[in-house]
This record gives sequence, C-alpha cells and structure tokens, in this order.
Amino acid sequence: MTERLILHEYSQSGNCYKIRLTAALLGVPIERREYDIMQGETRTPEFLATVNPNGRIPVLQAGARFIPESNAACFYLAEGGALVPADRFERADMLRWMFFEQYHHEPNIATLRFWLAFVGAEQLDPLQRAMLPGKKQAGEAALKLMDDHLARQSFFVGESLSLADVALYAYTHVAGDGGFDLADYPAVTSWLRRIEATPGYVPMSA
Ligand SMILES: N[C@@H](CCC(=O)N[C@@H](CS)C(=O)NCC(=O)O)C(=O)O
Repeated sequence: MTERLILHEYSQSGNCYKIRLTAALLGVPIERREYDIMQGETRTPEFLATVNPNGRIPVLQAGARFIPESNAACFYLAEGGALVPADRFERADMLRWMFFEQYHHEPNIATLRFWLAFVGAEQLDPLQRAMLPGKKQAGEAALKLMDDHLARQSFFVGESLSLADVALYAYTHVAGDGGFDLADYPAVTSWLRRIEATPGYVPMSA
C-alpha cells in the first residue's frame, strides 16, 4: 500500500483496535490520531465535515479519502491478502460473521463494556439501566453461538485466521469489562489464545 494511512481513533475502542490488529497482522504501517469521545471530539463541525458525517470513530484515512465503519476499514487493508479467503463461499462466510459481529455481538457486549467500565453504572440514565438485562442476555446468546461454532473448528472460517476472527476478537477478549464470564465459554477462550499466538499479533494496549 503506497498511500499514507491514518487511523482516526479512540484507542480504548475495540472497533478501533480491530483496524490496528489487522494492520499489525499484515505488517502495514498506519499513523494514529486520537480523539476523546468522552469529550465529544468526534462531534465537532470540523470532524463532521471532513472525517465522518456520522460523528464516530474509527475512520481510516487512505490518502485524502476516509473510510468509516471498522469492518469496512479492515477489509480495505486486507483485501487480496491472507486474512481474506480466496474461496468465494468462504469470503461470504467471513462477511456473515462480520455482520453478526456488528448486529448481534458489538451492540450488546461492547455497549455493556462502555456503559459499565467507561460511563459507570451509577451514571446510566433510566433507559440505559432498563436495557441492561436484555443486552446481557443477547450478549450471552452471541457468546454461546460462537462457542458452539468454535467447538467444531479452530477459526470462524475454516482452519485459518480471517477478518471474521479479528472483528470478533476485538470485543470478545475484553467482554469481562461488560460483566461477561468467559470461563463459561471454553472454546471461545481457546480461540482467543490461538489468535494471541499468531505472528504479528498486538494487544489492545500497544
Ligand atoms: N459501526 C461502527 C461503530 C462506531 C462507533 O460506535 N464508534 C463509537 C466508539 S466505538 C464512537 O465513535 N462513539 C462516539 C460518539 O458516538 O460520539 C464501527 O464499526 O466502526
């Protein structure tokens, strides 16, 4: 990749970490620009006009162009390489797990992490408080589905690491912050360790 790559991010966000992990696994250098989402730094008129009209990070900047949505940014980096299956069915299966991550996993597991570990249980408004049990139940269901799948195979798509694993790893490995007990999901726990043993792996804190 010849263009300059800049990740607009909040480094404690799993969605941002996905992109750093993808880049690290591929050996692609990216620059990083930090925004404090707790202070509304992605909601300024300048950010909305130039980086993302949706007011959120991560956004991967490739040259003069911007790619919001974490999984789209991961795909931009990885297309044509080892993290995207060459087989058409497997490529669609990878996307299936990435859409699952955005619809069934992240809105429950990442949201509970954000509410409980970043905002704080006492600061939640009544609506958020009322949503806690439903999000916990839906997050548990997502982890159970993942555990059943990973009891049968080493990675989400076949036997090798793909973007599906990277996308799901980002918030699963810190699910404890949202009140989930990963000891209940042994196949998921083994899969986390396999990813961490992959050459090029970097932790979220790096
Ligand atoms: N579907 C988006 C989610 C982006 C998102 O929700 N970003 C959050 C942090 S993880 C954010 O920017 N929040 C700040 C705000 O909404 O003001 C993705 O995968 O990139």
